[in-house]
Parts: sequence; C-alpha cells; structure tokens
Amino acid sequence: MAELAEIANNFIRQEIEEYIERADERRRTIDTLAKASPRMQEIAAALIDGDNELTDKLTREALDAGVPALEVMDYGLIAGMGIVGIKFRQNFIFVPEVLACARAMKAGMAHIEPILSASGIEPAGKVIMGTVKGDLHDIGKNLCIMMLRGSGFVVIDLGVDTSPDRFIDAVQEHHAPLLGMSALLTTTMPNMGRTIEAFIDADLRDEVKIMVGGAPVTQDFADDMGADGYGKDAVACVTLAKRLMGVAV
Ligand code: B12
Repeated sequence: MAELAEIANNFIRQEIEEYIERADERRRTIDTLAKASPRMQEIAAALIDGDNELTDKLTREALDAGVPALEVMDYGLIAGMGIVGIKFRQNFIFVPEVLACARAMKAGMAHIEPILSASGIEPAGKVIMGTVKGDLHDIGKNLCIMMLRGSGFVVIDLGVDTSPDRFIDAVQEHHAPLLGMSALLTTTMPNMGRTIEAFIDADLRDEVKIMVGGAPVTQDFADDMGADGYGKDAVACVTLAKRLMGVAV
C-alpha cells in the first residue's frame, strides 16, 4: 500500500486530497499513481487539467524517449482519466470539463495508436466494434480497437450510438466472425442484450461470437444476456478476442 507522499507530482497529490473522498478509490488511485513515473504523473496531470496541447506534447516526448506505449496508456492517460471520472461523478466538474479531458485523452492516444497498430503480424481475424445505441462514450472502445489492431485483428469501427440493425448489417457485409460491443451507461447496457436478441431473431447468433465491455459491465451481466465473453480492459479484450477466434494467446 503506497502513501500519498510517494506521489511526486504536486498537482496530482492535491487532486487526490481534494476530490477523492471514498477510501477504496483513494487507495486504488494512490497505488496506481505512486507506481507511475514522474513523467507519467505529468501526463496524467495534463489530462486532468484538460490541457490538450500539453498532453499531446508530453505523450510524444515520453514515447520518443522510449517509454513503452502501454505504460503511457495505463499510468499516464488512463490513470488521469480515472480521477476525471471520480470528479465528474461527484459533481466537482461537469460535461464541458470532461469533454476537454476527453480531447486531451484523444490527443495522447493519437501518438499511441500507430505504435500499437504497427505490428506486421498475420491477420488474426475480423472484428466489428461499436458503442451501443444511445451511448456516445468511445474512448475505451477506441483503446480496445487500437490494441486489437496492434495484435493483428482487422477492425471495422462502427463508432457510437450503434443500433442492433447496424451491428447485424456490418457482421453480414464484412463476414465478420467476431463482434465487440461497448457501453458506459447503466441505461444503455441493456442495449447489448437487445442486440444479441436481434441476432437471435435474425437467425444469425451462431454465425458470430459476441464480446462485451465497458466500465459498468460485469461478467455476470455478460453471462445473463448471453454474450460469449466479457473483458475488463483493452488487454483483456485482446486476450478474449484471441480466445474466441481460437488464436493462441
Ligand atoms: C469521458 C466521459 C464522458 C464524455 C465522453 C467522451 C467520449 N468521446 O467518450 C462525455 C462528456 C461526452 C460524457 C457524456 C455523458 N456521460 Co460520461 N463519462 C465519461 C467518464 C469520465 C470517462 C469514461 C472513459 O472514457 N473512461 C476511460 C476508458 C479508458 O475506460 P472505459 O470506457 O471503461 O473502457 C475500458 C474498459 O471498460 C474496456 N472496454 C470498453 N469497451 C469495451 C468493449 C469490449 C468488447 C471489451 C472487451 C472491453 C471494453 O476496455 C477499455 C480500455 O481499458 C466516465 C467516468 C468513468 N470513470 O467511467 C463518465 C460516465 C460514464 N458518464 C456518465 C454520465 C452520466 C454521462 C452523461 C449522461 C452526462 C450528462 N448528464 O449528459 C452523458 C451521456 C452521453 C451519452 N449519451 O453517452 C456516468 C454514467 C453513470 C451510469 N451509471 O450510467 C459516468 C460513470 C460518470 C459518473 N457519473 O460517475 N461522458
């Protein structure tokens, strides 16, 4: 268990002290950010501050200096977004601020994508990915897509607010054996189940493996709605995709 004082970055320490009230969240956040190098803490701080240009610059510099892309993603960008999420939930910040942070996240991810995608590995399979109907969150889905592409999958990205019919059309059009759905809202999670039902109604459920994910989704929820698998993060998404496609993990 790390201590707050072990986090070198002053701004991050203040953010945690001021905004992270729940003991379990405080513990998790401190543990993660204490493990992050000062450079990663700076990236997290720039993202929390919604500073698009600085996040862009610091991410580029870290990658140029040889910091692995996954480290920048997990200990810089995602660690920062974790604090943003808690501040948003507790009404310390609102949609405009979160949008600025999301823009900063995208600026950082733009540098990570080519690295994770430049694998030159044999295609592992074709995947359709989309955020379900009614849901506009796409940061996590896009991270999964980057990691899938980096692992040799060909990914067709349907974007956000994807209806069951669009998922079905895409699977048929691209002859894709795998579909991934993302949902970040408890109100849109049921649309994953509705999409699975639509595949059953169209007599296509046996043609495609379906994986699901997103912060509120759980293994139990995935099992209940009849998905073939659930992944908690982008790394798990790749492992799951490989397992479902029978590719060696
Ligand atoms: C950024 C953000 C926004 C941005 C989205 C920008 C964008 N382009 O995505 C904006 C400002 C637009 C937004 C809007 C809203 N949001 Co919002 N948002 C967030 C926030 C802060 C971060 C989400 C995020 O990007 N996380 C980082 C990524 C990396 O994590 P992730 O998405 O979970 O993805 C990972 C895993 O889940 C997994 N994964 C994801 N998808 C998939 C798919 C598969 C197949 C697999 C295997 C794995 C997988 O891998 C990913 C990478 O590791 C969250 C808080 C949070 N902590 O989640 C709230 C949050 C999701 N939002 C929330 C709310 C309420 C809203 C709004 C309704 C607010 C409003 N009043 O308007 C609107 C809804 C708009 C809509 N219709 O979708 C709530 C949801 C509450 C609930 N229980 O449903 C949250 C939890 C905040 C809170 N209050 O606590 N939001």
